Amino acid sequence: MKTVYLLNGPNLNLLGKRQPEIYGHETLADVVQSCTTTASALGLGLYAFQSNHEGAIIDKIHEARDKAAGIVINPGAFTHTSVAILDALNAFEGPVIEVHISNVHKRETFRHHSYVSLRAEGVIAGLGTEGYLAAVRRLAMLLA
Ligand code: CA2
Repeated sequence: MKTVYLLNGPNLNLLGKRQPEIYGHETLADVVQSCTTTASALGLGLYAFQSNHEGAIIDKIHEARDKAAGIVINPGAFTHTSVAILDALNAFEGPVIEVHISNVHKRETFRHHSYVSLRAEGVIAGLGTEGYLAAVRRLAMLLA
């Protein structure tokens, strides 16, 4: 069975606990559960990881080179700053879908640029936590 990695960056451990007007009421555990169910229905395994540390996310992307067929990633604020995460994703061979819960293009201009988008097959923004499910479905299509 192919496995997809669901990676979340800094502060996303607070999902559902703060700023629900921007990020909604679902917790990260809720998101992981619904993505696991969706992946399973599509014949995929799912491994989820969240970290507030850039290097830990990079290590997980390296691990994914051997263990994952595809990656769904919400890099959080590292989206807008991290050439290192882009470089790590460029060393991963499978499809990558970038997810943002909020519509970053409706927010501050510093959120409009993403290093990760230079690598991603697809970018989802502003669909709330449903965006993660859309990303898992898209990966299933790309991996079929
Ligand atoms: O919209 C997104 O998913 C973001 O990736 C979220 C990042 C932000 O820096 C990006 O520009 C867009 C921030 C994640 C913070 O998550 C929180 C969740 C709940 C409460 C507080 C923060």
